[in-house]
Amino acid sequence: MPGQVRIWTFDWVPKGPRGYVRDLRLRWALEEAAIEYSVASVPFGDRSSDHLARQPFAQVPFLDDGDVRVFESGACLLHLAEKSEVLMPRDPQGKADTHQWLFAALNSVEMVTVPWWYISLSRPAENPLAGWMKQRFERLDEVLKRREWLAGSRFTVADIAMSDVLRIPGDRGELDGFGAMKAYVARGCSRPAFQKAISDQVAYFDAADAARIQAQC
Ligand SMILES: N[C@@H](CCC(=O)N[C@@H](CS)C(=O)NCC(=O)O)C(=O)O
Repeated sequence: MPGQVRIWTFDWVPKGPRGYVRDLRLRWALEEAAIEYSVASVPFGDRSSDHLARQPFAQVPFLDDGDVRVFESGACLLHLAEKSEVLMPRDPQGKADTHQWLFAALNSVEMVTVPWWYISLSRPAENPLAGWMKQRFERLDEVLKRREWLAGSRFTVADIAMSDVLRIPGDRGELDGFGAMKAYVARGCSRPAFQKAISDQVAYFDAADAARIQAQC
């Protein structure tokens, strides 16, 4: 029986982003905490007013938890972290550390890596954001040389956010000079909860392909 948590993603995405769509962060957290959940979708093609009512930028993910509705992957992760101590310590410093590193992942690292990635898709001779991203990575690598996880000496939602943010540059070889970060992402991605989350996401979009083909027959 699915629990009361429902995460929302697109009904289909092109092959390229599969395994990277941010509902993965929510799936990963829910798997870590062994919280039951279901997955529902909004159309990728037709971003209707119903979708905009849930996510004002017509993006995913968003979630329902009973009557509570949340959008933004970071806000969803914090909401889930309040449900399970597995995702965030309860002592004030451990909680503050989790919050600060979650925001650092999204607001200090992803805010550089995503524009860097978009620019790199057009294969410029030089990416103007490469130096800025390298500076962030140098600093984060120093931190990760001294600890296994970012907050509270244990795995938290901050690590879900940070490792997921780092996967895109990592998969493009950008962490090759940053051994501590590379090992950190590998550590996160080897967790059974991540493995289950990513294989479920890929299967979800594969099933969407099959449904589309069926509908065309
Ligand atoms: N800051 C948002 C970003 C959400 C986002 O970029 N979602 C992507 C999928 S991973 C999306 O919906 N892309 C379609 C679009 O932007 O139109 C979050 O973390 O939830």
